[in-house]
This record gives sequence, structure tokens and C-alpha cells, in this order.
Amino acid sequence: MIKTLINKIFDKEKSKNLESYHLDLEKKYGAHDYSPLPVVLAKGLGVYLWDVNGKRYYDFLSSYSAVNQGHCHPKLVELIKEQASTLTLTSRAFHNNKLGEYMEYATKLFGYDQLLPMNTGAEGVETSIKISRKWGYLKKKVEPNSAKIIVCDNNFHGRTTTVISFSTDHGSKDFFGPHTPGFIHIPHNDLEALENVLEADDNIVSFLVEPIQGEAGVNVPDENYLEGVRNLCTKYNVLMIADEIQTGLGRTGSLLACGDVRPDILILAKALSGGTYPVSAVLCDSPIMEVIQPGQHGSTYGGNPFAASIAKKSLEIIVEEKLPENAERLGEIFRYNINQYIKTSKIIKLVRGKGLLNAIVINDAPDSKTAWNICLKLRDNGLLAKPTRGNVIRFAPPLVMTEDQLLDCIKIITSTIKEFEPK
Ligand code: IF1
Repeated sequence: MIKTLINKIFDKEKSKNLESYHLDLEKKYGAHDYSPLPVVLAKGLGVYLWDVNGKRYYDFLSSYSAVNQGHCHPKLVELIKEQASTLTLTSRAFHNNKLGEYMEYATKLFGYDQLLPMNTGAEGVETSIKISRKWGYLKKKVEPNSAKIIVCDNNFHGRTTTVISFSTDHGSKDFFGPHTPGFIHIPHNDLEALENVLEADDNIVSFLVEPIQGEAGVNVPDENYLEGVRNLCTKYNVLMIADEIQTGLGRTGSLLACGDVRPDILILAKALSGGTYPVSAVLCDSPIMEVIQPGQHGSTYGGNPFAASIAKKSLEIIVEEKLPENAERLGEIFRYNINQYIKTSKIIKLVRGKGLLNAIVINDAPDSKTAWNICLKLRDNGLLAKPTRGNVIRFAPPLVMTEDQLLDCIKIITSTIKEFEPK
């Protein structure tokens, strides 16, 4: 008995030491550009993550929707082992035997003529900005150096200097100036504001929009919003650019959050590699893509055979395992159960989302620590999630989750929140 107790205390000490060992290294040798939840992960498989002490968690963030296929998907791991020991990088100075087949699969899957391969999401967004500006000058005959792009308040499209130039989040943009000009802001989900700007300025080349604003707190627009955007962009000869980096690839219950609405330029990343490797892609039809001629855009790793083979397999998994359908079904179950809980809750205001991209809003000040403290407690109870803006907690598990696993998570979430309800 005494021995077990001593072992337990020792193990607790050891586990604390192991965790603080890793945290201290990061603190000492790393840039402090994040404030992660205090947990040190060492293993992932499917919907699960394990920390350095072997404690298991449900992953309810999916690395911001990059792990839709589940951690270390066996088919991806097998392919990666094979390709990593065959050919990883050739540069685009030469052709390789994986890129064309990936491009064919992806363009046919999403219904576009061509694909431009890049690496990070931000690079995909930057690419769409360059393509739409050049399309404006060459095809729409916009005055030289006068192209304007409409963006939404509270957008999140990445962290590169041009992209943060049109952010409305001071933390993302302040002290990084001078900012890139040529962007006009309107509210998300506001067709009237969009038309007013389109009517007033002939130099507008595109409208860059997240179908659902993720970082802003999972803001789902009105049912007819995206169709309205499509119609207005067509009417005013402006390219509709959909940033589906977080909402795409099954996350919101369909292959793309745009559904039947077809943007002129589609940007994908994150789950395009199933969380294994940075892969992004910009898809559009030839009359737009042709504005980019040899030597005018690209990147060292863009379109490498390793990335191309991973991306094709990642897309195949989404289709073959019917992940959008699963996300749609489980998302309904999730929102139903959370709404049931909300009926008797004093601290949860609402749940919103589409498919398995959801968020709960806590009814206290945006700068309160409640959301953070709930996430700390969720961690103790075996589930990992993180607040987005202040009092909003995003819930986005891998799309391979089963109904039983989801019901188990709902129990963890509601019982944890209950601990914070006023007595
Ligand atoms: C961070 C946020 C999410 C994105 C959309 C482009 C990108 C992202 C819609 C850029 C990236 C990531 C970046 C990461 C955290 C995460 C995030 F909190 F920052 F805003 F998901 F909501 N478009 N989002 O969501 O893609 O260059 O990162 O590959 O920077 O903290 P990337």
C-alpha cells in the first residue's frame, strides 16, 4: 500500500518533470509566437492524441481542420514511407511522375481546368491575390497598379505581410507596416455592402471570402449569402475567390463549404495533406490561370512528388471514406446535444456551425478567462480544444470520428462545462 502510494507520487513527479522538461526547452530556445494550452503531445492516431506521459485525449481541434482524415492515417503513413524512400523533391526545373496525376485527380474532383501547387495556406492566398490582380490588368483592363480586392472584416487568411495588411485584427497587423495597399473592407454576410462597393469602383478585380469565418468565431453566413456573392461577382465581372483552407475538404458537411456555388478561384490547404505535410493548391479555369506564364510564380517545394502523392491520397481518403457525409451527420448530433444542454445552462449562450466545424459562445466578456479555463479542464478530462476569439470555443474533431466517440465527447464537454455553472 505504502509502496503504491510512493510510486504514485513519484510517477506524478516524473510526469510533471517530463512535461516541464519540454515546456522549458520551448520557452528558452523558441520564439514566443504562440500561447499553447499546457499539454505536450507525443503521439496521434485517428481521433486520439497522447501526451508524453501516455495520457489519451480526444482531439477536438484537428490542428485547425488540417487533420480531417484523422492523425497518422494508415494509408497516408504507408504512402509516405514508400514515397519518402523513392523521391521527395525535384524542384519544378524538372517534371516528376506524381504531379500530373494529382493535378488531374484534383481538377476533376473539384471541377476546374487547372491547379497551381503551393505549400502553405498563406501562399495559396497570396497566389490568388497575384492571379486576380494580373487577370484584372490583362483581361478586365483595370488601370495599371490600381487593382482593388474586397475582403471581409474579421477575416483570417494567413500571416504573410500582404495578407496581414488586410487583416482587421490588430495583433496580426500592427507594427508590421507599411501595409500592402489595394484592399477594401466590408462586413461578412452583407450582400448590400458588397454591391455598394462593386457599383462604386471599376478597378475591383476580386472578392476574397471565407465561406464560414473560422478564426472570427465560426461565423456561419445566411443560407443565400454565397449564392448572392456569386451572382454579384458575375454581374460586376469580379472574380469570386473562396478561401476553403479551413472550411473545405469535408469539414462543413460537404466537399466544399461553397456547396453548389462555384467560385472563380478555389484555395485549399490544411487537410489537403491530412495533417502530414504543408500542401496548398489554387484551382481555377484556364482563362484565369493563363495569366501566369513560366517564370512568373512558383516555389521550391510547390508541386513536389512527395506533396503531390500525399495530396492525391488525402483527397481519395475523403471521398472513399465519405468524410463529408460523416461530418454532416455527426455535426447535427453535436449541435442537437449541445442545444439540449444550453436549455439549462447559465453560461453557454449558443452553439453554431456547420458539419464538424462548430463553436460555443460563452455569455461573458470577450476578454474573460472562462473559455480558457474550460479548455484547461477539458484537457484534464481528456479532450483538447482551444478558444478562438475570447469567449468562443471552437470544436472541430477529425471527420473520421464515430457516433459513439462523439457521444463520449459530448458527455465530457457538457460535464466539464457543468463544473463552471453558477451554483
Ligand atoms: C496560426 C487561426 C485558424 C486559415 C484560413 C488561410 C490560412 C488559415 C481560413 C493560412 C490558417 C491557421 C493558422 C494558425 C492557426 C489557424 C487559424 F487561428 F490562425 F486563424 F484555423 F483559424 N486561410 N489558419 O484558417 O494557412 O499559412 O497557416 O497554412 O497562424 O495561428 P497557413
